[in-house]
Amino acid sequence: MKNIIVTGGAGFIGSNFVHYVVDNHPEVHITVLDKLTYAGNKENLAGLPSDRVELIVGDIVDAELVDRLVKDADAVVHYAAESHNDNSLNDPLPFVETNIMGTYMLLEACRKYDVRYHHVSTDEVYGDLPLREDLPGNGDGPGEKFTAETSYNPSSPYSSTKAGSDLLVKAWVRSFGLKATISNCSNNYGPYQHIEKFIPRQITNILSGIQPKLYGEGKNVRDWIHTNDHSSAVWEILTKGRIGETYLIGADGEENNKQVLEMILELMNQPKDAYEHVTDRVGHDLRYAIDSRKLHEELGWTPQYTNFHDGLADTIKWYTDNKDWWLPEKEAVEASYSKNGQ
Ligand code: NAD
Ligand code: TDX
Repeated sequence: MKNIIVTGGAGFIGSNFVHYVVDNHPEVHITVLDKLTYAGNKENLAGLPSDRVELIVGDIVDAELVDRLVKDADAVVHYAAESHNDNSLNDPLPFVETNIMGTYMLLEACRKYDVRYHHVSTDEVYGDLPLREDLPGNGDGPGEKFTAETSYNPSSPYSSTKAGSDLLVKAWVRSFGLKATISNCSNNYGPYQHIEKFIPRQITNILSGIQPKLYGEGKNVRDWIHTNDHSSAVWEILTKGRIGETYLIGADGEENNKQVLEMILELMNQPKDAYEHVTDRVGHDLRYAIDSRKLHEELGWTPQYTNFHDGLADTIKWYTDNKDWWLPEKEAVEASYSKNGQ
């Protein structure tokens, strides 16, 4: 696998994957296809060798461009998406266009040229789970975490468009013999994450003298994984995964939002209660939790960044050291949230 296309490679998780491949697989050339929406940033790829990484600024919905690029590729790793639930509640159209139509264009080009395709998706396609305390097996019993057999039941415009894109992939495998795999990962954290998202929003609030904002009571649980562990898992699936299979990626990182916020406050030397409760997200998913045994057992993958407290400390340091990266966006992001009482 010498030439790969990484869509969305200037966004948070895509750019971390590009860094991961450059650092670990010297034989691979990467073409990043990215529209550079508000969430994409060329700076995420700064310093990478130009003979290894090429950025093409363009839209995955542009059929002619996609056809031209895919023709010469060995594989497509598809990260590009509209990715933020809150934005999808305000304006779903770009989610339908990019997540559904964009995926369709890539699938058609990969089918035409018989190119290997990996589809990066989310655990949110499965909807949500009850809290651990409300389950007979305390959250670890059969059916109490997501597996590849869990039925799709997405809640938001974002997650429903990701679910729709996953289903397109499954249909292209069965109907047209596309050489594809799918991964559904839990919540990522780490460097280069847009400050609209929970963890970087709270870190940059504290650095800006703004009170952190917790939706509702903060009981909602997310299953956190460091983005570098997501990258290594995607690489294993791309190179060793069975065609047509779905792999769930997670690192047993369940925490509720209140616990995460208190950890950030403690690491940043703030009082534990120095935050405010704001209007809850409509349709807010309660709990996500991944059973990733298939990935461990079939492909031998294991996460490396399993100490969430240390990973959070490193992430806080990154945002503290890279104010120029996020400061120009901060005022507009907060103004947009405040319109919704958040
Ligand atoms: P992001 O919003 O940070 O980045 C998305 C990137 O896609 C940006 O660089 C943007 O410019 C680009 N893009 C958007 N529309 C495009 C288009 N039409 N054509 C070309 N490029 C376009 O998102 P992220 O958090 O890095 O998520 C990346 C992928 O991983 C998404 O598919 C998302 O669903 C999935 N995922 C995210 C998480 C998470 O915790 N953030 C977890 C599981 C799966
Ligand atoms: O200010 C906030 N306060 C707050 O309490 C924000 C922005 C969020 N929250 C809550 C909502 C969620 O329960 O924090 C949790 C995490 O929120 P987000 O960072 O918006 O992530 P989430 O909605 O869980 O989705 C993320 O993980 C799955 C990514 O954005 C998706 O792209 C991915 O598919």
